[in-house]
This record gives sequence, structure tokens and C-alpha cells, in this order.
Amino acid sequence: MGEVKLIGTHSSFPCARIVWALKLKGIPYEFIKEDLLNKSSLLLEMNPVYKKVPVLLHDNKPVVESLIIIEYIDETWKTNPLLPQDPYDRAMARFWAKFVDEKVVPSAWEAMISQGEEKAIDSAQEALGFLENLIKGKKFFGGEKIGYLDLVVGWVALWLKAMEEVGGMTLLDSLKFPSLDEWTQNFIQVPAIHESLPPKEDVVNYFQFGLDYLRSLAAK
Ligand SMILES: N[C@@H](CCC(=O)N[C@@H](CS)C(=O)NCC(=O)O)C(=O)O
Repeated sequence: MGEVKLIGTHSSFPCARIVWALKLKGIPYEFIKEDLLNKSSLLLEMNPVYKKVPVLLHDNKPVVESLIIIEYIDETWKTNPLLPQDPYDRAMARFWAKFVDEKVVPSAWEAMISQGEEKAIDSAQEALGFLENLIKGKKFFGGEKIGYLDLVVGWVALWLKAMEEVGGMTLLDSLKFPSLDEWTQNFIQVPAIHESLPPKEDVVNYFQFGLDYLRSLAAK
């Protein structure tokens, strides 16, 4: 199996994706807590390109970028597969994962920092609408079982709610997105997910800190 370590922070959803993947596979690992305000020499050495968490260390070899790390974990430890077996389904899962990180996350972030500006909310809800259509009639994005895309969308179940609180707005309106809302309930009930969710207050503080920091930069 080799030695597995994860450099991360508890309030970061890209890091949570990796914790979930490791737990679903039953892989023991050591969590190395990173201070993003005072980055460790280990982080800078292991991720010199982006200097970000998460970083997975497998026998001291680094793998970075959460989507790539999940794929690495899935290819390395075959039990409880996360990506679909069918090549077309796998391509689609990767397509939607890219969409989540390139469109859904940034639009929700924009809506938060605009403090609920209508145009920003519309744009975030348009992006969430694609996920609503995708999950309609299914328990998980992976079908009956939790899979890769569920881990990628997982931030919606907690981090999106924290963004809503900080931005004073609602994005995941349960009337507009009933299936996605139901999925969040199914997702957080899975023990591996449930037991490793940070307290919502920590995530709210994390986003509030980020927002205050951006404002202080803008004021200079
Ligand atoms: N695309 C990356 C994003 C990772 C990321 O943004 N990490 C944040 C924490 S949530 C970070 O390390 N930020 C530190 C920085 O930007 O300096 C992934 O999916 O792994």
C-alpha cells in the first residue's frame, strides 16, 4: 500500500474531496495540517508550481490538484471504484467535474463577494441548474453508489451553504433545485462523508476571512 500522507487544511473543500476518497477506499493516511498564512517548506517543496493544498504524498511522491489526486487514488487502490467503468461515462464524469471547478465554484464565489448581486446569483443558479438536471432521478451522481462526481460536487452540501451565509443570499433554493437539494441530504448521510465534514462555523469563518482580505486589498 505504501505510506500515504495528505497535506491540507480542514476547512478546504478540495482537501475534503481527498479525505472522502481515502475514507471510502479504507486507506489509512496521516493528515499534515498546513497553515496557508505561513506556508510550510514541505508544501513549497512538494507543490512548487501552485503552492496550494491538497497535496497527496504516496511514499513521499507528491500528487497535486484534487481532481487528479482522486483519479490517482482510484487507479492505485482498486477497491470501491470511484470513476465509472464505462469509458463514455468516465469522460462525462470528467467533463462535469471540470465544469464544477471552472464554472460552478467561481460563480458561487462571485455571488458571495458581490453580496448577492442579482446578476451574480442568476449566473450561479444557471450553473447549478446543469447539476440539477444531471442528478434528477438518481440517488448519487455515481448512480446508486457514491462516486467521483459526488466527491467533486460535495462542497455544495456544506461550503455552498457557508458561502450563502457570508454573502447573505440563497443559491441552492430547494424549490428551484429539489433534486440537488435532496442529493445533499443523501450525500452527507454517507458515514465516510458525515464523519469528516468540518463544523459549518469554521467554513463560514474561512470564507469571511477571505472576503475581508479581498476587501482590504481593494481598499488600498
Ligand atoms: N484546483 C485546486 C485548488 C486548490 C486550492 O485552491 N487550494 C486552496 C485552499 S482551498 C489553497 O491552497 N490556497 C492557498 C493559496 O491560494 O495560496 C485543487 O482542486 O486542488
